[in-house]
Amino acid sequence: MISFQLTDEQKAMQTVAREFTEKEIIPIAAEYDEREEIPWHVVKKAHEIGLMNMSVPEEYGGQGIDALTAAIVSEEMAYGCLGINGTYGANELALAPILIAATEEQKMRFLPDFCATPKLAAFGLTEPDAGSDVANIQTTAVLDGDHYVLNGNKCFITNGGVAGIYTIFASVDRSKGFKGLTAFVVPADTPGLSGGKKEKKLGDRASHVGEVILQDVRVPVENRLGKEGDGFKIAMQTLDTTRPGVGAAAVGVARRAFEEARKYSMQRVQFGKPIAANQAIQFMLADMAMKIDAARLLVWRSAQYLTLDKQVSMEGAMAKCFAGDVAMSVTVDAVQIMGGSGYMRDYPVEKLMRDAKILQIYEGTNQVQRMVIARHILKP
Ligand code: COS
Repeated sequence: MISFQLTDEQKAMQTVAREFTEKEIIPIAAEYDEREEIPWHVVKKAHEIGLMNMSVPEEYGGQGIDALTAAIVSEEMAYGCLGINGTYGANELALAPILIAATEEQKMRFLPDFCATPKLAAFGLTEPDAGSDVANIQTTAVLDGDHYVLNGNKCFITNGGVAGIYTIFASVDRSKGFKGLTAFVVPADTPGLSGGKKEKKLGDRASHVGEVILQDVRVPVENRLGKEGDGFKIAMQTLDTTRPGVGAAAVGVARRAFEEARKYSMQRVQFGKPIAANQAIQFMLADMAMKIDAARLLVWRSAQYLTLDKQVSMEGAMAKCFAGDVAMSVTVDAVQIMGGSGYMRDYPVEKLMRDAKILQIYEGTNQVQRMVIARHILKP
């Protein structure tokens, strides 16, 4: 039986996240967008009240929150600011390979210590020549005694350069293609690992995205996740688990834009009546509301599948893709409804529109999501 009712616990978490967003995120979101900086004090507070490292089980120092509840929380926080939500949301992405592939000993070695303080993590997959084409990773990992020596450059890495811990994907044998990819946990203070250029972005500016340079980085064999060659599948399984959360953030961005446009349309008077009295505006708002609800249902379904440990590749891709496209179209329409005011920085919708674009790009472009969906629906 399908129930659209949240449990008491889910409602309580939603309230905590909503209040946190209203009090801590919304008042400073525009300022940190302008400054293009992480609000570290917000990261600290999110950690204090248990809104970071949500997917990490309690026995490893995290919050142990199920995927559906985490999606509900992400929607609320992205409603306030996508960049701020993404800053600590990147921890879920970067720590997922450890949750998926680490041994018990590795989990105990890496997670409790990391989760104890408000630190950020980074997922080191993307490279200049390996974006959608993950198998083309050029970073190499060469075994030398009881260490691997990593060399290469990662780009567009959220928290790259400011993280305390990295999950890095490198090839132990480039001739093997995806079968050579191997995953490693690399603490930030490992000699040879450094942050490179910090990117200047269209939107999502309160998050730090930068290069990660690996120069003769010696990583002990015991920091390898799984076996040599397991890296590609670990990366894919990771993205399967995190795409519902990206969809949830997209719903938050879209909902905020919708609410701003709705409020404005009922207050703004032209030709002697609020613009919301015009059917042209009503139909736009109706479409926005409909798309947001549909996106949330796809997100909740995929998150619930994750919670139930069901295969979620296709459902996660659908949720991420649909919700990302909805966030883009709804924010564009919100700017349109608000006209000149919508275009100005005095109102939040221009930022929402700039922020929304990345939702169609990161954690797999929406074209890649359609590839994943197509491969599933065309399986013999
Ligand atoms: N879970 C487990 N295994 C998976 C998998 C998944 N979700 N997806 C693929 N695999 C396996 C395949 O089964 C195949 O293994 P076998 O040959 O043993 O069967 C192997 O991985 C290779 O898969 P495939 O041939 O589909 O790989 P492709 O190189 O064609 O890549 C896409 C597939 C494009 C879907 C993948 O590279 C991708 O998701 N790219 C986007 C990456 C991304 O999101 N980047 C953003 C950076 S993180 S912000």
